[in-house]
Amino acid sequence: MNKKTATAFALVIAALAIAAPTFLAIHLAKKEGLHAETGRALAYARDVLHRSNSTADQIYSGIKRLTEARSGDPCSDASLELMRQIDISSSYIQAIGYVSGERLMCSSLGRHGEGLYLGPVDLVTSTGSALRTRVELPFAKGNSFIVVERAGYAAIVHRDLPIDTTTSEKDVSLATFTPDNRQIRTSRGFVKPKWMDVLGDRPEATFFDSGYVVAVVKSNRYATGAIAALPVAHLEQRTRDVAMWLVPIGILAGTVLALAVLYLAKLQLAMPAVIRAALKRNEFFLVYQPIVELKSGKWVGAEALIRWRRPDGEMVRPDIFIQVAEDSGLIQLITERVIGIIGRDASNLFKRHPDFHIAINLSAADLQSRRTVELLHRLAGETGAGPGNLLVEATERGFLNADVARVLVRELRAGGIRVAIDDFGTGYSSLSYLEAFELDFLKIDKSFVDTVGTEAATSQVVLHIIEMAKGLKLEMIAEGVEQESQAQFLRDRGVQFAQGWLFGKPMALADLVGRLPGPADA
Ligand code: G
Ligand code: G
Ligand code: MN
Repeated sequence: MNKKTATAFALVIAALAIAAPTFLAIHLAKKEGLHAETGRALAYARDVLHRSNSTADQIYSGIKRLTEARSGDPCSDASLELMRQIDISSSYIQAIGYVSGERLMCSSLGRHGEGLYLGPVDLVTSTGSALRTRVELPFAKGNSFIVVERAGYAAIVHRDLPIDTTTSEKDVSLATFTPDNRQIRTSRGFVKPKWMDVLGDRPEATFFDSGYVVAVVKSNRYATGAIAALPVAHLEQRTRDVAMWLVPIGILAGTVLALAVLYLAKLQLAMPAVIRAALKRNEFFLVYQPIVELKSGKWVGAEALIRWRRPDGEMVRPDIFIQVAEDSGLIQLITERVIGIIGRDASNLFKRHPDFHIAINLSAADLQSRRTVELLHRLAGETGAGPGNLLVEATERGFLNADVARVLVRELRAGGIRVAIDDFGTGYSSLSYLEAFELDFLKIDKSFVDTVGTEAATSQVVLHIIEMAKGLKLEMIAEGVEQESQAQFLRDRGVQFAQGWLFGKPMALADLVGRLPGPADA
């Protein structure tokens, strides 16, 4: 990836990071709000219909009782008594009476002389009831009633009763209507006649129109429907409130993320160039960690570990730059430098300590190149290294391209350089695969040494590795030994060598050599 694509990529990611979660959150808040609002509208509409149905139930049961009890004069004393009984026991009915023509002759309120004029019928429903939907009565001026008439009897109900329900929000529109002739019977608030048409054959419908969440329901028993509508204005206000703080937070988070991505991208892109410059300016040096013989505690060798100190004093960890060097094809230059530094550091080492060895880490690419063999043989010549004074460590990955690696390993060993497999168990090679190589040492990775003496399931693995190494006739070096109990465990199971903070941290070679017992004549 070049610099421009990487930057563009980071910016696209950043833009998405800003926009996507913010808009998603707003969208979800809105959707969730609409869903809840629709549920509320439907509940209101059902409530209105329920009242309307109950009213109809009371009306028709009252009329039925009067029809069945009828004998002779419908306005007899007995009849009026029955009307009063029905009236008093029906919560939704204001009065019930007998109608002749367009006049109410008598009712639960008494006899009305020549009769009270009710006006013409507005409509006859599919169930055969005659409805007058806007009747004023002389004893209740200013009120509007519905009169439902059937078989000569009529019930009088308050127009607003079905929609007289308390609502938790203001601006709730409620209505009852007659589906047969599409007439709004009673309403409060803004109601569009068109909403009655949406239902079709369905018993319920909810939808969104003209800034309202609308629910329409109809009765399956009576010619009655109900509408409830809630304005979404306050819902939108709520969404805006959410957006007010969500958008700034989203932009801030997105920007931080974008800067982080750009910073990392820049760091990644710049790193190979910085490594090249560091090679030129000799910013790399080596520290050496002692390797001990577990039986005697003697320091028998040291692993060379690269260190990078930037001009400003900052130390860059090898786990970071080794990886970058491997990815960008610079690792062999680093290995060459490491070998060069060892040549200087250890120029007199093996003459004074002929049994001591230095271990050098190789990368996978090093084990694919003849040049590595040449460099190491030259190092052996320069330092006067005899067989066993130099050791190379390669991870399992180094042996993956077997054809070349096997030849190089053979040539290294022919030149007296011994070979170890590093970080064993953390890769993915199989035992049989390793048998194809002529190796000398197996380094047991710190992660397995850490499990010694613990309950972890992997604490068994270290025993298997030890058995495996013995089977392959490899000597073992345990890494990362920090406690004497670990050393004891490994010693008891035949592990020959170890390194770790228990014995010594990585240090300058001069310091390390200074702590070795000198030759007898020194
Ligand atoms: O001790 P230290 O934190 O430096 O080790 C970190 C990792 O870097 C270890 O896995 C070690 O094998 C690796 N490493 C240290 N020095 C070298 C080196 O010179 N070459 C390579 N390829 N890897 C190294
Ligand atoms: O090349 P290799 O992966 O073996 O590198 C060894 C790594 O382990 C280096 O980073 C070294 O500094 C580190 N190390 C060596 N001994 C110990 C130890 O006893 N404890 C811990 N935590 N790290 C260690
Ligand atoms: Mn190593």
